[in-house]
Amino acid sequence: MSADCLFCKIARGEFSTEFLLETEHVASFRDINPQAPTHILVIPKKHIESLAHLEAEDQGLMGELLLAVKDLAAQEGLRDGYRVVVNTGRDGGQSVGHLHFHLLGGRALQWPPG
Ligand code: DGP
Repeated sequence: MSADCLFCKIARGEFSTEFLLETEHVASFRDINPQAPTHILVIPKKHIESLAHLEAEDQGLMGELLLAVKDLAAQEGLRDGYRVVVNTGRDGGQSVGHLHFHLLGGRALQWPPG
């Protein structure tokens, strides 16, 4: 946990954010600025700055996160598909320095992204 990290604070429940799914290691909640009818963020409770900061010991945690994404997509009824995005670093467009998966769905998404 990092004292002044926004997503660590959310994971600790400091803002009474509604969790769509929560386990010992994972939390998920709706994005404050949705880019699709379904736009959910899935985060590790452990503070990891970005995908580029993963350690070998995080292997199991990454599996948990992706399984949570899959369960949330089913929960949201995204039967026609969805997109999972992990913006990483400045060029990747990452604005919050705590690893998070975006789950986007509910409309046909364009490719390539900008
Ligand atoms: P990224 O740009 O990939 O780092 O995505 C960060 C996302 O986090 C962005 O889509 C907006 C979202 N976000 C930022 N602050 C908050 C917040 O306080 N609550 C929620 N629910 N989402 C937030």
